[in-house]
Amino acid sequence: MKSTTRLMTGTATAALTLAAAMPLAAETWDMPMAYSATNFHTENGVAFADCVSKGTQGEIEITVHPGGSLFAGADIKRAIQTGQVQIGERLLSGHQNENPIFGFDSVPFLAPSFEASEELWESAKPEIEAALEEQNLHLLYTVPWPPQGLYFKKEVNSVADMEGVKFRSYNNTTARLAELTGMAPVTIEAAEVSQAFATGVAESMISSGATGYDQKVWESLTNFYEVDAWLPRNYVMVNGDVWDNVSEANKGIIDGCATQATKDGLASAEAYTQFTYDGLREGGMTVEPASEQLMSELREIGVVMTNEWLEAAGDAGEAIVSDYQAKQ
Ligand code: PCA
Repeated sequence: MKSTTRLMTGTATAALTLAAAMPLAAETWDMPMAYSATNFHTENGVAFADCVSKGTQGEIEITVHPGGSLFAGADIKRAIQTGQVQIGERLLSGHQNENPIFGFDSVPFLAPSFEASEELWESAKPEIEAALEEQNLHLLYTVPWPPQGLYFKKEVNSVADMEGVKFRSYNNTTARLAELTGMAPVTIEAAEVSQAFATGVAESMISSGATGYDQKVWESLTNFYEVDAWLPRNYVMVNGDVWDNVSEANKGIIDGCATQATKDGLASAEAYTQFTYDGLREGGMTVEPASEQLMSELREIGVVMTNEWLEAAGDAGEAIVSDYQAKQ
């Protein structure tokens, strides 16, 4: 080592001295997100990325890729797990086929308000974090979508009115709901729904006011029924090996940014609910609570789906639900 140093040219020595004086080499993390750039989850993700870049003084720079531009929603989780990207956001209920407990946040009428959904999340957190760790994923933060309601291009007052309708689904739960209501499910990413409605590939969906608003669905659809069926959640996760290599100091900074994003994201989801109902109305849609008949028929279907989920999710599912119900 000594002799090598002695052999170095003046320029090389100067470069080495400069490198030693600089902060740690900057790392860039790519963060795919599935929803449009103007969606509140995406805006929150961008604020989180800025917080990390500033907090770590540029040692970790996060680049957000919205609208499924880097990976489509369904591929984001795998991309993080396998290290194709360092970090990303995914609707975990889209992966119930890997582990049924990922569907805890999409069980019909189990936790149909923001308050209840936060309590349900607290009950599920240990199980979900552990299931993610097993898949080489470290959870940073999670934010709910606003309550889910039904979109149609006609008036619908009962389950019978839904017969044969082409229904856009986004996870197993939504596909199952379509089956049980006599509709025909087709899986379509949120980023693609306006096109699907415009071309007639789909003519209905269950989603938040937020997604209908983001996708300007009033161009094709006419009715939104408030059902408050569930509040599914998006999860921002980092690759486990990448996380293990982050310094303790930077882990603290990232956790601080994640705590902020948790709070801000929830507040935006709450505020966005009414804002987007108003926006759908301005677009020309009728926005109203579902009829009593439709609600009671949907609740019956909800009981069937809850039992199916509990059976699939086994002891872990049972543990989540009983911990949550003890708080009610
Ligand atoms: N929007 C997303 C998931 C839930 C929601 O409100 C979607 O429709 O894909």
